[in-house]
Amino acid sequence: MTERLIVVSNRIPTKAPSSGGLVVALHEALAERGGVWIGAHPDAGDEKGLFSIGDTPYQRLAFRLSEQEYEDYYLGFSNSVLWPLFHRRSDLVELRSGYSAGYRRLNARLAGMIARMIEPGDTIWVHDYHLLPLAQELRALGVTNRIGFFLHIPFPALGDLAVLPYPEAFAGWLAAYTLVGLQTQADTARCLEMFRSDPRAEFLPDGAVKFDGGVVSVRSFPIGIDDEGFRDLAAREAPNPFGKDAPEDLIIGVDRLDYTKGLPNRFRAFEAYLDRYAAGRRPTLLQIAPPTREQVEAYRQIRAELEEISGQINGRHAELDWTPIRYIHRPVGRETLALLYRMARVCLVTSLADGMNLVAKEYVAAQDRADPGVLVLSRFAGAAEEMEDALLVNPYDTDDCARAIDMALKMPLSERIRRNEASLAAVERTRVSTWTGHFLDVLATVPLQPGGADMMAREWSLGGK
Ligand code: ADQ
Repeated sequence: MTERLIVVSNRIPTKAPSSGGLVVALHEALAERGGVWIGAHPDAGDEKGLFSIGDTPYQRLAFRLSEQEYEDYYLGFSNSVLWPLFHRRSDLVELRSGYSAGYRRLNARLAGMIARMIEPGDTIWVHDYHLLPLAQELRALGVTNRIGFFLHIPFPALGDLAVLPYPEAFAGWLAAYTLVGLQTQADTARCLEMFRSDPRAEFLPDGAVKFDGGVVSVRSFPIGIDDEGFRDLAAREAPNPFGKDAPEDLIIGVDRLDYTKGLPNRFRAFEAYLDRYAAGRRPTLLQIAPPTREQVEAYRQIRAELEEISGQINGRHAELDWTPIRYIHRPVGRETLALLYRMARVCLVTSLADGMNLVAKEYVAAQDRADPGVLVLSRFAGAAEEMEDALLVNPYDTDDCARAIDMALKMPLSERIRRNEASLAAVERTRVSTWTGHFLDVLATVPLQPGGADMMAREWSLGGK
């Protein structure tokens, strides 16, 4: 019997990765154990089956989304319903006809393709909110293997789940997994609260949840980075990315351009800092934020809003030889990013909601331990649960953030070193290579009692009108 690892994610990396992070950690786990990575690829294969791509020590199988699937499953239900809802932005949820059915159809189609190639000893690891119902679909096809799920984004509050088109189906989606992994203890508490409030769920003495004949365990697995790789990148001898024109007090923000990252609040807080606290200083906020998901209206709006705010602030404060906000729309390579982190006196992470936020961990890892910068971190990023020695802020409170910038720029060396060391310890505890091993160890040992296929099929059809 083979014991392959089958990783399933919405997107499959186009080529074998060359630098750190989650993709590398999964790549290494697959190379070590042998296995298969399955995910959507825009150019590979056709819309009917799995298509083998690339040359890696394990198999990579891609499927292609049809235009309709891209519209309904990806842009629609995943990114216009689940993403805003899970990030406490129900006001941005767009419930269009076809989204929910398209999401379920794609998951069912994918399950059909996976069920045909699965073998008895295989362990399946599903990633993220695009594929929540995948295990339930696999169970309905008779797959009894261990199936783990990791949610990279926050677990929603119980009240918010009512916004889903078929809210009663959600618990059944999760219960079909053997193990559900979440970023933080707070996420885990919310997930367990959902099961506790559901009369179909029964809690077992070991904390696992019995639901419709199956048993699911729910645990937190805070994700991390390849901190050693990042430190080496940051510490290497390299030309200054700014050339001769290096800013005096560099403050950095690095995000995908997303309304969850609190960028307008960040810019307003920086403005408040300039207005109230800056006296005599001329700091530069370097914001790197390449646009994503531009076909979704909410993303077009945030882009326009930020351009307006940064224009206003620069218009009010800029001088011939000083631009307070430098706003870059392009992604920056990891090598340059590491150097910029190390140069920056302050890093601003002001997410309104965030599963973890790896930028916070990268910034800490990139610092010179003898003269580190200061991380200003939103209380609403998952990273805040472990990194209590960052300057924690309420991103909705402009003055709180402005004061934190002031404090960070004036912080004595001894305090900067103490805070950085404490945050670094948290970063090292969650190193991504350890993280994959830990998740897979727990998945291999938690109780396994998948529900009967009939039950699963009934549950699915109840929610699948
Ligand atoms: P993201 O929302 O993409 O991830 P985050 O964790 O901050 O958020 O970033 C992921 C990676 O992208 C980091 O390695 C970062 O360096 C890189 N990145 C981000 N912006 C960039 C830019 N402008 N230029 C270059 N690189 C950039 C989701 C969840 C997070 C969770 C991760 C991992 O939303 O909460 O931490 O998954 O689980």
